Amino acid sequence: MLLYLFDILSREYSVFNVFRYLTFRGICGVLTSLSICFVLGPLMIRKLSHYQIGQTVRQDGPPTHFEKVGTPTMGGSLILISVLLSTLLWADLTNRFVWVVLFTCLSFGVIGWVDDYRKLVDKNPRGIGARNKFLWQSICGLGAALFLYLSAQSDIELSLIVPIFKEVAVYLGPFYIVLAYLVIVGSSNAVNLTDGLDGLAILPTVLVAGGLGIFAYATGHSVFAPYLAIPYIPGTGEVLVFCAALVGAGLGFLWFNTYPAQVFMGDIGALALGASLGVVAVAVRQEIAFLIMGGIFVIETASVILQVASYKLVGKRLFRMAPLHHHFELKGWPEPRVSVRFWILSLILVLIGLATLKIR
Ligand code: 57M
Repeated sequence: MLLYLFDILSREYSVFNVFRYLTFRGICGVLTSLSICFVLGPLMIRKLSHYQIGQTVRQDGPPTHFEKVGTPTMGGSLILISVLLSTLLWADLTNRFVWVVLFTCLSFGVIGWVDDYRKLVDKNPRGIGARNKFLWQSICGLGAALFLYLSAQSDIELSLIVPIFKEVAVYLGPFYIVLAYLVIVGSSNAVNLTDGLDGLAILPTVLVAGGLGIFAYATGHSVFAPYLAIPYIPGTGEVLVFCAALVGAGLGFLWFNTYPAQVFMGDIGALALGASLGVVAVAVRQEIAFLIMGGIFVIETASVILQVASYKLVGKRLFRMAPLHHHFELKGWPEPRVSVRFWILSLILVLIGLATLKIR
């Protein structure tokens, strides 16, 4: 929004030209969402506690979690408000990528909100139910995928880019919709599964959003894209502002979610954040790099699949409990040790993902 204002002002005062730069608006995006979180965070936690919107904890989980009963949850609303306001303020609102990313973030947030609301306020432990949740995720994921498919302006926008190999791009045609759908819905559920320890999901989300922001900037840059041998897709650079807002909001949320957490994000946060990362990866055509950078989410999801498969096939559990973070907790690792070690792995994976930009 402010872009138009500064555009007009810069005709009179050249100092306002600085706001036209994406990188500068990205920095403003981080600081704005971070500030909103800092200002609204304590207020929101007080309100959630006041209305007793507190977490219920399953009795079959690690015993260390029993004392978390009643921790305010649905704190993801703080993240969504900050990301939304910051993006609306600093991004170019005529950009189609900005709108599809915002749509995905908010629509998955609404699904999570309804689920949380039913569980916590209506006291219905099933929430909206797994099937219903998946149905709505599919509708919203397909909506975003279809929009990107129909608005694509070149074949490269519908191709799978293979990192490391220069100029390897597989044209997907309509299969693009399937891939985009799988990435968005899969990523949403993977982040949701990971969100089971204080700070565990949010910092990797911040790191991956930062990595994808760099990809978005480079992909939308007519000089950097050919220099790095990645496809040039005009307009994707603007997604950097959204990623930056996500980084700021995520750090602001971590302030309150770090061990011992004062608030959990709830499904409203987890589903929205995962879907947002997925749709950004699709928009900037970096699904494979995203798979590497978001490796922590992939490993957590794989641990659940392997655990269920192993139990069904040979009647034995591979892990003490899935997702993987529970396995380490049950081995006796203190919760912060599990989270911090997963963060370190996540940082390494993001760096490897970013390195694919240069190794070509
Ligand atoms: C959500 N939710 C947390 C919080 C958070 C198929 C199966 C693997 C599904 C999985 C599952 O239900 N996952 C989805 C995980 C819950 O956190 C809430 O949920 C939101 C995210 N959706 O924001 O509102 C609990 O996690 C802890 N937590 C923190 N700090 C945080 O910042 O400590 C969350 C955020 C909170 C809190 O204790 O209550 C969750 O874990 O429930 N199911 C499981 O993960 C279960 N695993 C399982 O059944 N494994 C089986 C099979 C199916 C693979 C096995 O290993 O044999 C475990 N989850 C729990 N207890 N809590 C099992 C036992």
